[in-house]
Formats: sequence, C-alpha cells, structure tokens
Amino acid sequence: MSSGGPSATVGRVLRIAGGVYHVDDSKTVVRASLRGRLKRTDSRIVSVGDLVELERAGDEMRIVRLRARSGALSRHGVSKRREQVIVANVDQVAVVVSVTAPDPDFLMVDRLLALAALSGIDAFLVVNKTDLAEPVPGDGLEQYAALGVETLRTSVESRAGLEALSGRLAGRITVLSGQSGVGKSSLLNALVPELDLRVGEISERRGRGRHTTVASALYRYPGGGYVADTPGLQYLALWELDPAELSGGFVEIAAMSDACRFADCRHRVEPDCAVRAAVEVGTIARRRLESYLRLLDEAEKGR
Ligand SMILES: Nc1nc2c(ncn2[C@@H]2O[C@H](COP(=O)(O)OP(=O)(O)O)[C@@H](O)[C@H]2O)c(=O)[nH]1
Ligand SMILES: [Mg+2]
Ligand SMILES: [Zn+2]
Repeated sequence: MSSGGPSATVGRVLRIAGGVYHVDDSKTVVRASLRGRLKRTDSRIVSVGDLVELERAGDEMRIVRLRARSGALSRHGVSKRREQVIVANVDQVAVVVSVTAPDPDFLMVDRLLALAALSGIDAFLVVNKTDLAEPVPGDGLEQYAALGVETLRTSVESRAGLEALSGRLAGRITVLSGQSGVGKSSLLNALVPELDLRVGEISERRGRGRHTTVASALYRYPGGGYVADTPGLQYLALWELDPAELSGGFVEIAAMSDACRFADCRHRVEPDCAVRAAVEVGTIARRRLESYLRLLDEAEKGR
C-alpha cells in the first residue's frame, strides 16, 4: 500500500498518550500508531496539532506521513536548535486574565505575549470575570490595546462577550493560556459544553522554568477549528532564547531600540538607551520594561 494513495486519510493529531496517537480524521477520532521510519526522524517528531496521513494496516491505523507545518508553538521555537513542539500549526494564542480574583499577573501576560510574538503567532487578550468589577482606568490592562493586542472582555457568569470570543475561535487552532483560576476551563465549558472540564481545579504545576513540562491536547471546536489545552505553558521560561532576540517579543521596545546608541543595547544599564528614556517620559510602560528585564535575566541565565 503506497502512502498518498486512494486509501490514505488525512487527520489532525489531537493528543498523544502512551505511544497512541489520537487523530481526528474529520469523521471520527481514530487511534493510530507511528510507522517505524517516522519515529527515527527525530527532527520532525509528530506533535499535537500536526496534520498526518494515515493508512490502514490490518486492524490498525498507522501514521505514515507528516504534512508540512505552518509554524508551531515550541519550547525552543525561537532558536530552532532543539525544537520541542508543544502544539503545531497554532494560529493564535488567547491570553486569559480576570479583572479580579485573581488579579492579573502582568509578568505572565507579557511572558505569553512574548512567546507568541517570538513564535510568529498572533495573540489576543481575554479579560474574563467582567461581572465582578467595572473596568478600572489605569489598571494596566487597557495598555495592551495600545500595543495593538486585541482585547475581548468576557464573563462566563453573565455570558457577556462569549459570542465574540466564539467567533474569534471558530475555524482556527487556538491555544488558551493564563494563570490558574482566571476561568479558562469555565470559558471552554461555556463554548464547548460537551467538554465538561473540571472547574476550580488548581492545575498541577509541573516545575518551573527549565524543568517545566507542557502537556497539550486539542479539542474540536464546534464552529470549526480546535482549542488547545496546554497546562504548564504559562510557567515556561524563555531559557533557550538568545537574549538579543528577546526584545522582539516586546513590540514597543523593539520599535524603540533602533534609537539606542548601541545596536546591541539590552536596555539595562547602557548609556543613551532610548527605551529607558521612553519609560522616563511615559511612552513605554515601566511595567513592560520590568517584565522584559525579568525575562532577559532568565534568558541570560539559561545560556
Ligand atoms: N464570577 C465569575 N466567576 C468565574 C468566571 N469564570 C470562571 N469563574 C470561576 O473562577 C473559578 C476558576 O475557574 P476555572 O475555569 O477553573 O479557571 P482556570 O483555572 O483558568 O481553568 C471557578 O470557581 C469558576 O466558577 C466568570 O466569568 N465570573
Ligand atoms: Mg482549568
Ligand atoms: Zn536601549
């Protein structure tokens, strides 16, 4: 049986557990194994989100070919040295925060936005639990819109904004990420009722930084597309990143750094730093510079 022939089926890998690949062939979810030859090509291991070609071998379905990827969210995505794909073919990252309970963790938001930007993936902000508090001017959330980050306001409680979010997810592969307790599972349950995810569960933290493992699974989205559950992503440190590349994850810092005296300015202590000058006059938010400097420390320690 030759791959690509009339018997070949194309499917999307939803999750991988114990060597079994759960693949959505658009009619049903089949369990498949990997053909031996594919296993050895470790540079392009089949990952969640990948499109694969399947063939029947007796009673079994086997993955015989990996289709080309259109980008990926990966652990070493920026350096590409040892790419470890978390989800392939991701179209967008939804960074979820809540207006209160818990208060937004801005470093985490900036970390996720940077990860998306450095991976070349679109990102937007979901501000949930709007039933609990009115928008507070100057709370730090409004500035993301000024950075060009689309912001959707939602409430699972009042169902405000759920339709807009649903429209934003339809037809795309979306990774939802954010602090524990902001309502990610609740939002997914509201939009995909058959998911029945547990709410109020503090997802197990799987280590910090270098040791973080990020599990991932895709769920079919009723309006077309997929949503990804990626516990641990929000704790991923940008260890493998070249520190010089980090500012690419901060759009306003990257835009300003051309005006720094030194081309390789890291905006920490260098003289005539245009980025720090912009913070002094308020055109770049001090908190964003602080996030950048925290992630810069991480990236430098990782080398
Ligand atoms: N008031 C209010 N509570 C919410 C909302 N969304 C989620 N919650 C509550 O917030 C808690 C954490 O929600 P969960 O979905 O588990 O958050 P996750 O950790 O991000 O998956 C639960 O007690 C939810 O009932 C909302 O829009 N408004
Ligand atoms: Mg959850
Ligand atoms: Zn500078």
